[in-house]
Amino acid sequence: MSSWLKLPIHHPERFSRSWRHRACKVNRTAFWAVIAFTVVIILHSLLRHTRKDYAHLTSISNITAHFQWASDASHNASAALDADSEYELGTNGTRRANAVLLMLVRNSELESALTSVKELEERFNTRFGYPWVFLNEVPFTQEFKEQMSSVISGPVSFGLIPAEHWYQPDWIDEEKAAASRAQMVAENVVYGGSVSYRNMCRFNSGFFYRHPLVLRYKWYWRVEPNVHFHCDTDYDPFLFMEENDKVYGFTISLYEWPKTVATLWDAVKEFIIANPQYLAPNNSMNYLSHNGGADYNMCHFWSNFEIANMELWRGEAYSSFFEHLESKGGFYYERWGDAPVHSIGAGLFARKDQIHFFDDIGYQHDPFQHCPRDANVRRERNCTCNPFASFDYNAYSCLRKWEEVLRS
Ligand SMILES: Nc1nc2c(ncn2[C@@H]2O[C@H](COP(=O)(O)OP(=O)(O)OP(=O)(O)O)[C@@H](O)[C@H]2O)c(=O)[nH]1
Ligand SMILES: [Mg+2]
Repeated sequence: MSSWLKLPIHHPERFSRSWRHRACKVNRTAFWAVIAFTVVIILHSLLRHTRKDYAHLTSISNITAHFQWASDASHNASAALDADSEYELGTNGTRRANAVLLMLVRNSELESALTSVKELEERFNTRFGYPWVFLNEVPFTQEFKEQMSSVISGPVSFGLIPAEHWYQPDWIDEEKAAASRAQMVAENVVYGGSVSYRNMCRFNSGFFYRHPLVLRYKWYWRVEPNVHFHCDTDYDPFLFMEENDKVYGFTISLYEWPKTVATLWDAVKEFIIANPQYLAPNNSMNYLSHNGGADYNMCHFWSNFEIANMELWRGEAYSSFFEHLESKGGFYYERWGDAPVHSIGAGLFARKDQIHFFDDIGYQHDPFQHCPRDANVRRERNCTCNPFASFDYNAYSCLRKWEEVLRS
């Protein structure tokens, strides 16, 4: 035992030596704590600057995102931009738009949804870290949320669709709707007998952009299960749209089945006559109609792929247009699709130069695909598609018509 410990407990010498000893011990602990802390900070900063995946994994947005799938109503606060700033930084450190990758999907489609999400992550989103939102009219299963979260690099949220945005409204005459479905089944119309398909088309036409998890965003990229992205997208298509004053982007354009939209154009004409103020100058009427608006030619942009500005749908023109269509009941008495409804909305309420054909995005939703036309683009973007399989100038494609209208 050291000699000073033998001193009486209150002896000033013992007190002062004990105090010095303790202070020295505390100093040493503090010293090593500071050293350890500094080493951790230096290591963390080094990794953040040299390893993109590490920077993303340790970002506050990612950490909070991993707590989200526990709740359907949850969302990533950091994915939302504060009201003052229109942009945030992506995982690549560049400016990022107020945008979301969006998928409406059923629990039963988990495998095919994973295929699409993994491809878009790999081909595009690992560079940018845009948030994903998944919507469903029933709660997502734990398995869906866990598996989906594990393949996504950025924030992810899972939302439940309010019943009134999804199910057939009570004021629809079910007898009339059922008769129409039976008729379509008899005529072999695809999804002619399906009520859930009609719910989906109505939701995509007039409700998805009002969902609480989607409301905070301005731009969306719509993604469906079992689609393929054949090329790298190494630039930000949302910023491209924003900087070039575009509002709607597509990759495939084709003809609709006339039987599904028998009276849609009558409703459109009625709306235009009552509300001519909503028509945009230099609109795309000539893409939609071969005779100046008298008849619908069935051309539309295939809406399973869309990159668009939701302000177009949330604005006065489209909002009252949707209300008008809704009042006709055509989503249930016929089988109005969200593709013709969006195309007519974008075609009439936006200028034609605000609609963008994403030629450089290789995309496939069976049975059709679009492959970039330019061999240099295909090479630079590592495209895996075959340009000869591209739907662009197929007899059922409306792309030639679109190009004519754009040139005129
Ligand atoms: N939650 C949910 N999603 C649905 C439902 N029906 C369709 N969807 C989703 O809505 C989108 C469009 O549905 P699809 O069945 O792909 O319709 P489609 O593209 O016209 O037809 P396919 O050629 O079969 O792909 C997809 O993202 C589906 O996952 C449904 O009843 N519930
Ligand atoms: Mg589909």
